[in-house]
Amino acid sequence: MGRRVFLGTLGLGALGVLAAPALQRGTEAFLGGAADRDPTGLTGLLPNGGGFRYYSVTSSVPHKDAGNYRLTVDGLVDRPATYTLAGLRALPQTRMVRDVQCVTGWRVPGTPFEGVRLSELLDAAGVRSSAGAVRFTCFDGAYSESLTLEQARRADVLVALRMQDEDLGHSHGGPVRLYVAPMYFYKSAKWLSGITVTDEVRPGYWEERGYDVDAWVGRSNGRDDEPTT
Ligand SMILES: Nc1nc2c(c(=O)[nH]1)N[C@H]1C(S)=C(S)[C@@H](COP(=O)(O)O)O[C@H]1N2
Ligand SMILES: [Mo]
Repeated sequence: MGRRVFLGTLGLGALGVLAAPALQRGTEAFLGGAADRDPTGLTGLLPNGGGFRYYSVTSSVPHKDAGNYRLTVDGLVDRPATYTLAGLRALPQTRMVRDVQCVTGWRVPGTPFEGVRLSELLDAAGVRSSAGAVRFTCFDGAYSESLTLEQARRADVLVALRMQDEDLGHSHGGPVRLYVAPMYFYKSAKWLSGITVTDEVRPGYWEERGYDVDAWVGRSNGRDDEPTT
């Protein structure tokens, strides 16, 4: 599907939140349609036959699994750490069911996410008093995100291992992605590989390209109401 057709499916005119068509570049496939017409099998992950779009700012992303996945926690901490997938699975898991909202307008209501609270990993690392923010990096080699320390410590921010009650698949950022429930989905960095505690917020990939750093759903990116589909 070409870019123009793809944007058309988003109802772009009604939204007025896209700063530029460049925000839609990258590899995207609209995962709609029946599972039996989907050679990738990805639509099997989708609730009620659809809703999610697959986003990546890079054209390919290496696959990682329990054998080679690592998550590092470093920066302004007393105890830097590296977690394997098994190490993350061994920590207390939190499940929450929230609406997923992309800033471009699509929304998937009632999506379960499950994983380790980010606050748990931060506490384990021992955040230093000079710290003010957390930066996230990804094994796609390009994407990044940030939260203030206060945002990062919220109970509804997860290092997610599962989505829709399945282990996170590669297309949705597996084996581990960030899930920032109260913010637009661009905060939820896929293919998470690094958590670095910093002194202040460094704008992430889309934020350097115009989106709000404080991405509260309904309160940022020029919106002042609750989002609609
Ligand atoms: N590493 C990485 N994370 C990312 C993105 C991306 O391109 N790369 N896109 C973001 C955006 S804009 C959205 S809407 C969601 C899409 O998640 P999905 O592909 O699981 O639907 O991932 C977010 N996290
Ligand atoms: Mo998005």
